[in-house]
Amino acid sequence: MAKTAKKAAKKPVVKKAAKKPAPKPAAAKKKPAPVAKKPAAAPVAAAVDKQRFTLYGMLGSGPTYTVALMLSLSKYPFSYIHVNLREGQHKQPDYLVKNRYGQVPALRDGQTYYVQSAAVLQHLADELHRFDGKTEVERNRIREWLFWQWDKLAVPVFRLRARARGLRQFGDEVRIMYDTEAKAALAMMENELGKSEWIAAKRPTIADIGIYGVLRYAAEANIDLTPYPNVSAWKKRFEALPGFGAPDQVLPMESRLL
Ligand SMILES: N[C@@H](CCC(=O)N[C@@H](CS)C(=O)NCC(=O)O)C(=O)O
Repeated sequence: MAKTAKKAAKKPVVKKAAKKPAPKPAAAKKKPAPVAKKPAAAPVAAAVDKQRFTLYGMLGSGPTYTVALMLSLSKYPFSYIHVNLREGQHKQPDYLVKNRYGQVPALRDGQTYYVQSAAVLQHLADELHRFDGKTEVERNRIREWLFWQWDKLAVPVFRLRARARGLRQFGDEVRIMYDTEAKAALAMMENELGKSEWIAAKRPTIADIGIYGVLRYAAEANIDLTPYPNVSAWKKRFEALPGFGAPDQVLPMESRLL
């Protein structure tokens, strides 16, 4: 017994040292980690669960459209609950538990509610493996654009649109300020889109979806895109993506449960 134990104790030391292929799995594990933490983008969501998502929103809402667009481009069905902003449903306690900010949209994914459209886009990209960056650098660039969009682009465009629709009142001085801000943001995009077909990567990502969800409404905000040929060409490219739809094509007028 003692001999066998001695032999057994010796063997693994000598043999393992000789058998070099053993540490291979560890080396193999190391390789993919820095390149991409996530599995390669699946062309279509793997298992579609019709009951998984419910979008709470309103047809005229740009941020609601953005989330519906992401689901439509990802070919993922969703239930939809219309939130009546005119009646103040978004400020009622039963809605505030879904969206603490008292705004639309909110997205229910299983038992959890996700809010702030840019954060919802990010969640969906993570979950569905669609329209995300492939590397950490790309994912960071996408986040940059999504923050920039809400900082510099969405505010002036949505304020001008609200004014044009009679939902906000402000004088010419403020109108000119927002107009100037929107044009500065568009000039910046024009320059960037002269270097790349898509905003944050070599393929469309949630940065394009978020920004399209604002620029869709440029005309309603009395902003002319013709002086920005790169932006106009990008908009056309985006509209040719499979699964793309206008707001009334991806958002129902009324609630619908799947
Ligand atoms: N940053 C928010 C903006 C959402 C937003 O402004 N929603 C508007 C409708 S388009 C809203 O709910 N307005 C009512 C309010 O703010 O009280 C998002 O991206 O979700």
